[in-house]
Amino acid sequence: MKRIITFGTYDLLHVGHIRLLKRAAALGDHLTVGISSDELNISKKGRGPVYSTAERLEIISALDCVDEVFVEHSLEAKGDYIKEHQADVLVMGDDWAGKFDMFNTLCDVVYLPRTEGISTTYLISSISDVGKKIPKVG
Ligand code: C2G
Repeated sequence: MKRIITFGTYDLLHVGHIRLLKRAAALGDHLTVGISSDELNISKKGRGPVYSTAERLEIISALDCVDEVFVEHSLEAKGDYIKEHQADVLVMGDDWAGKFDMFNTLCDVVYLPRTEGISTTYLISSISDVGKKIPKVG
């Protein structure tokens, strides 16, 4: 049983997220996903996600390629999460390339190419643009 672990916010799920998770799952037999908490995102990105931690956990755990989810409370605790979930491979998108190499004493560290042209930040801005164009009713 080859155990894979990955981490992310996974807010406003899009094809970039889906392709990353499917490729990660294909590298082993069991995929665990650490979903970063609202508080961690506020500290990391200065704003909270659109979907709450509970909603993002529910959405990601509904995916066939995902076997287990948990809440990631700190970026610094990755080593503990890797040991706790007995991961053989840590997978991240290449926007994190090199950032987690220090964990290759615990497991293999693999960076996969991101899907270009799609991001949650881009989705939020395009949705708010559309929102501005919708005439107010009543
Ligand atoms: N991703 C991708 N292609 C995109 C967007 C995202 O492959 N167009 C990948 C990212 O590289 C990441 C995963 O999808 O591996 C989740 O991305 P985010 O939700 O943006 O998460 P992030 O802010 O990178 O959180 O502990 C690390 C953090 O929790 C990572």
